[in-house]
This record gives sequence, structure tokens and C-alpha cells, in this order.
Amino acid sequence: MTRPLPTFPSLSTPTPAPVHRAAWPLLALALLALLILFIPTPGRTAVPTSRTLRVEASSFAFSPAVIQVNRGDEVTIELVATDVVHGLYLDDYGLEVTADPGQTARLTFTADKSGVFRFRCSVTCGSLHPFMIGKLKVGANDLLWRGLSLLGLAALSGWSWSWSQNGRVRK
Ligand SMILES: [Cu+2]
Repeated sequence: MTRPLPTFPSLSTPTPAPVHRAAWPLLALALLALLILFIPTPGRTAVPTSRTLRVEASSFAFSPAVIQVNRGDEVTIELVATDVVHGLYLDDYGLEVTADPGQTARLTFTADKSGVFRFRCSVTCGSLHPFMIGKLKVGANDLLWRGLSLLGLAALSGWSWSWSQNGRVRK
């Protein structure tokens, strides 16, 4: 049993060279991968939402240390100090909040600047205090879907490759 290989219309000429037949799908895959990586995303126009993020501060780290929001979101950071007094100062936004031990302090703001911003502890809390740093990422979450799309593309190309190998063996 021979199934016809899926070909592009331009390749359905009587005797396509085998090398070209193999190269075209590769080229198409490479182009698709580039598109996935660099095409501008509609995610930037995502409807802003309100989100509340709980950040635990303990000597000498924030948990989570990296938080991600979309531009335009109304963000409330709930800072929980688990041991001693800690603070959170958000670079570039110039915002600060401090939490007493065992207490939760809230900081609400609109994430109107996109980029990656550091936040740091603003209360001297011990020897490693200067290293108590976290990151706020403001932007559309494209990385996730770009990664997933690439993964899907890889799976698809693997599948089609093994399919074409099968077809070749059966001939
Ligand atoms: Cu500190």
C-alpha cells in the first residue's frame, strides 16, 4: 500500500529530486518557527485585570521571587513578613510597602510600565539584606505560548518525518 506524500502544489511535478522534496518541508518548518518566535502578539491588547499576588518575605528572600503581570493590570501585592520586619520597594515605579512580622501589608498599583523591574527589601533585616531582591515582569505573557507553539511544531515535524520515512520504506 502506498499513500501519496503530502506535497505542495509546486512540488507535484513528475520527477522532483528527492533532496528538494526533503528540503522544502524543512524550510517551511523553519519559517513557521521564525514566525512563532517573532510575530507580534495580540496579547498586548489583553483586557487588563485585577490581580492579587501574595509575596512572602523572609530573611533573606521573597517568595515567589519573580512575579509576572500584564501591562495595564491593577496589581495588589500582599506582602507577608514571616519572621522580622521586611519591606518591598519597587524600582522605577517608586513604590514601597512594609510589613510587620506576621502581618500582611498591601500595595496596589497599575502596572502601566512594561519591562522587568526589581523589587528589593527596604528594611534592613540582616547581613544578607542587600541580596533580598525579586523581579516584577510586566508584559504580555508571550513566552509561554511561543514555547508551547514551538513544542507543538517540533512534535508535528517529528510525526511527519516518521510518517514520510514509513512511506519511503513501503515503496
Ligand atoms: Cu530585608
